Amino acid sequence: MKSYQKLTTYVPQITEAAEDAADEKPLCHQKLSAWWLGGGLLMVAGLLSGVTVWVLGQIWWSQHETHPLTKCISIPEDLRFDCYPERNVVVTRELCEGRGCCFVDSQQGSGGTSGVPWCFYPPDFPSYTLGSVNETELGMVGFLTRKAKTYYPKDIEKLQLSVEFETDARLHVKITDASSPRYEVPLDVPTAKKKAENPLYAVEFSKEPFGLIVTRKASGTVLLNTTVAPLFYADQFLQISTLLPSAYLYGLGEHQSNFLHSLEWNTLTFWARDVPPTESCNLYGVHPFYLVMEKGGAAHGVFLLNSNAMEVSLQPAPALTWRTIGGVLDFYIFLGPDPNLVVQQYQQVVGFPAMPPYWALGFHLCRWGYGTSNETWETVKAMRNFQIPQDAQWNDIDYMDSYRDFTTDPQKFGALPQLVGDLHKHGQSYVMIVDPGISSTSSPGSYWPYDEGLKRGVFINNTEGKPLIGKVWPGLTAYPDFSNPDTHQWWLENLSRFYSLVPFDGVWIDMNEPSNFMDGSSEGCSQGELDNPPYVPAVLGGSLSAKTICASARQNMSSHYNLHNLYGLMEAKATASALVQIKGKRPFVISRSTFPSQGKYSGHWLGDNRSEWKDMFWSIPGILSFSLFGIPLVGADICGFSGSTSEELCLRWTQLGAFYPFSRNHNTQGEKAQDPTAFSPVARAAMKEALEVRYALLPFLYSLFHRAHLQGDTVVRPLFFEFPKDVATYAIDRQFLWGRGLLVTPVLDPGMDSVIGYFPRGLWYDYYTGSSVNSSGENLKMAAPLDHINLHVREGTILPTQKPGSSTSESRKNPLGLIAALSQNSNAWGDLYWDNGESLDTFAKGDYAYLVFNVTQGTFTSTVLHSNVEATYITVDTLTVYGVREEPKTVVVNGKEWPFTYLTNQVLTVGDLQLNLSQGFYVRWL
Ligand code: MIG
Repeated sequence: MKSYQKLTTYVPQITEAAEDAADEKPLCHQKLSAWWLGGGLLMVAGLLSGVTVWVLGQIWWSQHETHPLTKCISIPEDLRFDCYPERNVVVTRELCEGRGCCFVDSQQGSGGTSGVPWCFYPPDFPSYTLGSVNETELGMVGFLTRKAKTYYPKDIEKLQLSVEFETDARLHVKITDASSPRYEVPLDVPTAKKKAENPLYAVEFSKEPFGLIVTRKASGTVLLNTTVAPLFYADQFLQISTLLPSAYLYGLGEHQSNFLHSLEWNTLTFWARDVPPTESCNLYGVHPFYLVMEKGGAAHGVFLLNSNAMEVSLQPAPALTWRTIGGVLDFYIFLGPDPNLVVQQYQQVVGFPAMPPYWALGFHLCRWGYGTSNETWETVKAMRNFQIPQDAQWNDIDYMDSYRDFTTDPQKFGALPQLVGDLHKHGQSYVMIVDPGISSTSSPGSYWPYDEGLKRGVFINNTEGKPLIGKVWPGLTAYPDFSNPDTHQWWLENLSRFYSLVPFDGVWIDMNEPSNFMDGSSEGCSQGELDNPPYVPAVLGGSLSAKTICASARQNMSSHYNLHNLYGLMEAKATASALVQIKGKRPFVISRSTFPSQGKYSGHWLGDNRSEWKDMFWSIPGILSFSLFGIPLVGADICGFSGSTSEELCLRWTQLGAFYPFSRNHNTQGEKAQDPTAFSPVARAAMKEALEVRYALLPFLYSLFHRAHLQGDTVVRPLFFEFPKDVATYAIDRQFLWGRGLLVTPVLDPGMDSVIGYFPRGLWYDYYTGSSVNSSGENLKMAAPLDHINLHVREGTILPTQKPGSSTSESRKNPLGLIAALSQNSNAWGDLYWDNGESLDTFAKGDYAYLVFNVTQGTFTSTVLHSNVEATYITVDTLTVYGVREEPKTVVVNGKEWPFTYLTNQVLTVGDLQLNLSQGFYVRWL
């Protein structure tokens, strides 16, 4: 039985990761400053890097006067919006005033540690003016004009502002060039047919200078107020700032950070990049979407539909600045008012995630550096030998011949087809990596993918119109242009040809930022405005071409400058569609690079983490963030990718990883094996146990995925989504929920035999024993021996479970169990979605079973709302009810008296039911 220790004075623990973060200097957006540089260096850097900006500044300078100091210092520090976001420039008074901005080198200024900019916009900084506003069918349209030029080239003088009241909870605000079209993200977004009748929002404008104010009608909360800083709309520099109604800001990925973002002068950059997750750096994917919790527990979200390199600067006002270097300003604002609704509304725009095949929810095993197919096979056999659940075995690039896609190493991986056959025989699946880079150096006629790709013109071209050549694992490579429909056909043919040799079940798409071991290409990049834009966001490496291909590269739909962040999305789309055509089943794709709407085509893993405790922690904010992005199928490399894991870390990580929606242990080459069979019998047994708990809960997890697919509910869910009025939940990222009712509290530190977790007000039942704790909304300390991960069931929840098997093909045949955790009023609710786990569109076709479970007044009822043949194969064997306060005298099942057990911790168990899932039933206790 669990013991709970109530903590009266609980001091929030500073995580190891947070401590480290404090020591580490951010790598990606350091600003040069007098404070930072030594004096001599200052002059040199100032002269060198300031020159170009200085020249522009001089032109500007001539038109402006210095701002009186009083006007400048009267602006509170938190409300100073950076007028000089350029890095690698020492911002002097001259440069700053050259831009017509205020220069206040206050002690705590940007030269100091606090991040307050020294150079900021004065209140009367020139911006756009809004002319008359006309009503349209869906809202209104107006024109913005700018008289004074900015210091960036190609200001767009006349803009069109369109505001559409798309739904009661969704507002669409778009600012475009009034006279000529600009690049827009090729995403299928819904359009409204008629104006929302009872919008939750009110929209106001400031005309001179232009500003937009969006208010939540119900509370009067100002959600957006862009009057705080000037609007910029130059060809390659678009900037808009807004006040935020609170500092509770989430989303904005992909970044390694706490789930709750820091607004202490924090800049987040968006430019798909291959780099092991590093704080403050742009990472693999791009998600310009945020969610804010307002005072009182309402939530709203904002999505900037823009795929260019961009940056978001956060400051403690609280305020936020969007800075993008192309496209248009296309905002969707979601009013919730509940955080769950905000995320649903976001997905109504970008698309709901695909329903994964059932096996995808099983345990996956992978590593880089299985020397041979036999070595891979040995691992599978060892897993079977210890009866540790495993659904899929993966191979990394080792399987290829000279790292070339769609080939296998004839010696080392000669037995791959046999291995895959054996996996299939055991009801298991095979997944292999495919990188986008196609080797360009094989002798003509010997490598079909390249020869044929050249012939069909599927590769990305350089500015001279020839395939751009970079370097990845196979050596020199060309990059498929997935914005070209011909490329999809060629990709399909490649995958089909490979499938006829190795009948894989899913595809792992890596390196699709796209990654390049060279900067730009084998010939460098052009010196034009795409490769060298006037403003470069705070990207790692300082250049858009750092470890990727040139921004000037030409793709079918547009320049790589515009399409870079979409590479992983387009590749995933091509891959998922190829899988559907090859197998005629639900596709399984896991992608490293992602963009909004990715969930429609793939899941995601969090990339090259390290075998360190803090990296295990980072995975929680990671999976929570991807839940917000509509990519529920997400996980991190269990036990860590690089570095060397310890048994304790790997055990704790397997316990946590058993609750990643996508659960895969993956390891880099050259490290010792870290699959569950590689450890001591005790650790191995504990890992097996954790995975068996996962497998037991798969019917519940699968049902959550159904709801995600259907309407955009989150699978892994932050606590505050369920308790939006409990501010104590807002910063929690060491715990998470599955759905609304299963709370996971992992151990994230070494040497622990207990763990502290927050329990929102109400009854929480220990998943394993059914013992309950009645929390007043407090931190509780719980026992957490090495073989235990704490799981709690929220009052009022019914969980469908299934006896675990060594793979889902086994477990899916087993009887179900139902766990009902009663609320204080003795009610509970749950549901189950069930189908064959692999066919396409089962819901749309009606080929599924859907059941609703209820407890009221001492009666459990299973109601079949929809049933198919699949459900008739399954029986319900056990009902366990947590929180039955008095021992029943009798239990009746469908009118017949039934044996039961009752434990003093208020757990009622009714077994041997053997009820067919496809038929409704009831169990009553009296
Ligand atoms: O340059 O394929 O993130 O999971 O094992 C490294 C080898 C390429 C990076 C992936 C990692 C994978 C590795 N890949």
